[in-house]
Amino acid sequence: MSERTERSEGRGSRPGQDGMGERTERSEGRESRPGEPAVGSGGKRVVRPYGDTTGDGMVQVSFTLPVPHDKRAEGAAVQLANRMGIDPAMLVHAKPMSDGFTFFVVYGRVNHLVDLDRVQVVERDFPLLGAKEVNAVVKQRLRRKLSVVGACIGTDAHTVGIDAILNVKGIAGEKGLEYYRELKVTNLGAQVSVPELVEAARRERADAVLVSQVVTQRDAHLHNTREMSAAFREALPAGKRPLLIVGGPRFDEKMTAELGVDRIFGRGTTPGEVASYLVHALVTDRKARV
Ligand code: B12
Repeated sequence: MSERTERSEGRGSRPGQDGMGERTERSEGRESRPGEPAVGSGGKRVVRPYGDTTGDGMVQVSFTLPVPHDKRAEGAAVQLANRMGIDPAMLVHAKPMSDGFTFFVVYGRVNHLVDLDRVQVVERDFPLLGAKEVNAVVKQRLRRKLSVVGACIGTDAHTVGIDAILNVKGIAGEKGLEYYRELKVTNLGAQVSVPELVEAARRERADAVLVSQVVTQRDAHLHNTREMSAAFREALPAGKRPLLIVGGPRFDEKMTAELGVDRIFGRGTTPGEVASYLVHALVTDRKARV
């Protein structure tokens, strides 16, 4: 906490604004070393953003307002930042985008703390296997190739992500699922309709269906995913349904139950993680699915 312990109740901070559902709190206890969270008196591990000095609470945000660029527009950007809890807020960049729109970058201080022990994320709960291990487990225990069908559904044409997972060329030096001898990959590409996907999954006797959704405008990724999972549920009885996996950079990995899928993969996913999950879910640890 900014080298010294400090009460974090500056201007703009109201109860419930600290992301912890309670008033921002005094972070007493031992001082933090750079790069290390402070441990409060209750043993809590808390952090604040780092800008110029450790724990100074400085953040940078960018946004566009539907107003032409003038002094009033700049004032509006600062006011918005203040209302977001950034106080003081400094306007560091303003650029007209097109008629009637201005893009802003604001730098300033927030008073909120993050309690690391209350952060909720989906951790990897299966072992990471190499390609040889994946092939060996599938061959020995499934005794046939594991069939995977992948696609970008709806109007989404962003195939780079699903290709990174499926195509042999892979991503970041890691080969995609096509490289795995015991996996049979059918990549349907872009803008596949849900009925086409269900049909292909039946035809290929898919063990797993991998869907990519990159466009999130008007929550298209959520609507499309719900539509897809409902269609599989309607078309196939539980037990016959393939594992449903969805991925893309802006998914919340915690939304599996809400979207009716078995697993969600986000930014920076590697083919190895996906192959390891397939083996875990379909071969070594088969469990009832949603
Ligand atoms: C390349 C690109 C395009 C290319 C796509 C080419 C192609 N064949 O894919 C083209 C030029 C066609 C394009 C078009 C459009 N695009 Co575009 N595009 C991008 C861009 C620059 C990069 C996306 C990308 O390739 N990332 C690299 C891959 C490797 O990352 P990834 O997709 O996140 O995938 C990883 C993980 O998410 C995960 N993953 C992804 N899918 C899956 C699936 C499974 C099953 C699993 C396990 C994992 C997984 O694993 C991958 C590897 O780690 C982004 C901006 C950006 N920097 O991200 C905009 C972006 C996605 N595009 C955008 C938009 C708006 C469009 C258009 C609507 C623009 C227009 N007005 O025409 C059109 C829509 C076309 C359509 N019908 O879909 C917006 C989306 C905004 C939003 N909120 O939805 C972005 C964010 C740009 C922006 N900031 O405005 N685009």
